[in-house]
Amino acid sequence: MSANNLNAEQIAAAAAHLERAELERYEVTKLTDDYPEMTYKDAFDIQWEIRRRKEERGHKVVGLKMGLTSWAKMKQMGVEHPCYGFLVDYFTVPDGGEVKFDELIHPKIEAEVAFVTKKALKGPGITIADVLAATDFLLPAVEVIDSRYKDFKFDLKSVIADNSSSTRFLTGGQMARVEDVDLKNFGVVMEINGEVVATGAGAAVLGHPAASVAMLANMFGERGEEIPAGTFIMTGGITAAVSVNKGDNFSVRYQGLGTVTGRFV
Ligand code: 0L1
Ligand code: MG
Repeated sequence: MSANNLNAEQIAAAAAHLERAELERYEVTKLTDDYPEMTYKDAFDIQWEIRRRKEERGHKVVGLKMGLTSWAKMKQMGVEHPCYGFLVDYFTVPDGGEVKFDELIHPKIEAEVAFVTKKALKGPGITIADVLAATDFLLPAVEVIDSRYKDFKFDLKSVIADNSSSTRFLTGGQMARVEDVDLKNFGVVMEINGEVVATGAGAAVLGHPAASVAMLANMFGERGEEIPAGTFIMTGGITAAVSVNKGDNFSVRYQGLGTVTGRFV
């Protein structure tokens, strides 16, 4: 990974700036406008500093997510590589629960499959086979993303620093073993207010959702970090991200993994 161009004070200031935008619900311009010289290492350091700030205040990290994992989405957003983010306790919304729209800026929802690990994964060199062997079970998930950047306009470094637009997520449905789900071909149907708005199949996620977990382990490995056993990992959107409004009900059906529902209030 590249070296830093920003110093510790700049990284701390950028993390505070982005976290304030999340907590106080306002848009900012992309971070590379403020720090054009920032590197990928700076971007990840800012994300890890946001994580540290939350943990220091007593929040618990409850999972990880991969983002921008479909080639179509990378092209749509003008970026060239997936990214990752962390999930904390207050991001959790129960299946069938309510997402408070007024706490968010311009939320969108994505249908994802999540892996829960039973063994630690440490890159480099982690493969799909390693991931499948290390997986305890799968769960369906709906991710609510909410970029802090005006009009969702960013570049890859800016979105990494912004915890990859993470904000809320729901999981539930039905757990399954990896051998019981055809991870490349299983289908997903997303409905909002009873109308189908998006469909997809598992292969939309880097060709195979386990490849997303492998990439996460290998990206963590670049920082000398491992993914501990027992980690909940959302692997990236199977469907396009769909904008939602206050009052919307959503329901996502996952072949072999049940249904996740919720409502924006
Ligand atoms: O989870 C995702 O794929 C989103 C990552 C960040 C990009 C975005 O906000 O659209
Ligand atoms: Mg996502």
